[in-house]
Amino acid sequence: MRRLTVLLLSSLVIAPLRSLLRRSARFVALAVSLCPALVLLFSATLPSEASAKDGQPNFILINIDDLGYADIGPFGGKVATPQLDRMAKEGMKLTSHYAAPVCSPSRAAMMSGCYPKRVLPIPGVLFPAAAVGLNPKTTTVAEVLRGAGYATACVGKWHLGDQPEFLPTAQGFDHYFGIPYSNDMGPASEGSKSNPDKPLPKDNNKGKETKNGKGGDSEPETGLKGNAQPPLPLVDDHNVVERVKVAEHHTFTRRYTERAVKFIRENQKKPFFLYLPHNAVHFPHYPHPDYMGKSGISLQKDWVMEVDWSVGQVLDTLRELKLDSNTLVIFTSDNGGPTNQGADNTPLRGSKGSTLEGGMRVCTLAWWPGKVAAGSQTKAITAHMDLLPTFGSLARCKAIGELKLDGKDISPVLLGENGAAGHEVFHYYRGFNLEAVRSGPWKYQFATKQLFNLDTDIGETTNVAKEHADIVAQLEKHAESMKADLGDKTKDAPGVRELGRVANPQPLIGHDGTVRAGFNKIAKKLP
Ligand SMILES: [Ca+2]
Repeated sequence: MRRLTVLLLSSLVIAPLRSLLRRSARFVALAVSLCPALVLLFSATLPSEASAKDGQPNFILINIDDLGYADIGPFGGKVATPQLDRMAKEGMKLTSHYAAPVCSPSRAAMMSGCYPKRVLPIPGVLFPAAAVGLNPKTTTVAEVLRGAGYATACVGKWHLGDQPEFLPTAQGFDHYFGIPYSNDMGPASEGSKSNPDKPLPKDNNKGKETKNGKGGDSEPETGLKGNAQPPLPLVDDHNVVERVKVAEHHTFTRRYTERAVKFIRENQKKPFFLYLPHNAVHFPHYPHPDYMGKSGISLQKDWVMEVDWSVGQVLDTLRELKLDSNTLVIFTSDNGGPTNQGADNTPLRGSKGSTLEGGMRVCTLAWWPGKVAAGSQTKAITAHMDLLPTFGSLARCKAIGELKLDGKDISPVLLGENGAAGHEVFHYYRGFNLEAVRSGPWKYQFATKQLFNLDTDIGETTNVAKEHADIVAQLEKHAESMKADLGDKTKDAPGVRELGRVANPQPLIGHDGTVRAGFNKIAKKLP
């Protein structure tokens, strides 16, 4: 009878809807809106499938800002990170996991399941009051999971647009708490441009009246730079609740952690997705006063220690609530560490902002006791764009099959299934430029015409292009087919989608402290 009901529903409702959707230019958005409908249909007929909580694991994605490959214990770090050491011991190390060279594109890949250039074609990162952001039409991992019945929250740094149309609450998250971009994108006199052990610089007021697109911003749409940057806003759902100055800078890791733990407790009885992108450990380095000086090395390393504490709080909460066997936790970084600011990418060459391994390969851990083998490790090529299809697949959300994605479901890799594999080919984009390509151990850099075997030469030191002309030709062929899709050196390419764009973008807090209308229910002005 049940089977009959499902068959009937499938032929009477789902199949015609599917064909209708295929004809529709907006089928992607609709496919996602269909997701809750599917869940409802199945829960009405097959309670054992849709309401079974262990059929829908929770997901926690901890994303650290600018963390170096070797900044944490499991990847050879110099400071004590006992919580991350334990996480690695109980889970899996992903040693060939790729982000993007800088923040915004990296987060676009995480949220969309695509190469960043496909969904967020900008040359670098977004700045305050940017006119552009991740297009609200993009189906995000939060929308996929919310469609499958998940409670969703984003706690921390967003960096995919600070206009109301682009904020997490418009992109699939039930709740948002955090600074919508980097911690260095505020006034110098309020602590955003210097570490707390240095005297506070004065603002250069010349830029204060700078409008969007003036004041030296090479890409006018991407927002306000330097002295034109307004006060840093702390956003709580649809309100600006604080103007971030020195004292507040020190508190974020702790407060994000508290908010994350609260969300887990409040949602322990339903499936949830918590995205926890810390502002730590991006310059300026503001550990909590309890952690200042703790590493004996640098403020950056002190802050890494506080991040470790934070991870422990999250994992301990899961253990206490007995959610550990039903929660997949991913810990990662949004790009390689900036070595000029104390990050350590050993043994990788290069730094944040580049397509060398040190710019894009990030220390990554997966933890799911009983599912992800304890103490395991993979060198399969994986990337941030794999998170959406992986979470969607584990949540059994059928609608992801309708999405055009670059990422792949890497749950077989995480679960240690026989024959599981990562990407056969990975493309290294920096902004609009395709700078390198990797297949298996081989990485080819186009500008330098250098070929490296990353299995034997992870530090990209020895060019072996001459010895392996056939491999170079093969990699160039892969790149040509990518260029036909996402292009090179320009944003115009067949596979590049439209940026989200608003007219007349406004900062969330003006230079005089006035809070933007629509975000001022808690405070009209924050002096
Ligand atoms: Ca970053």
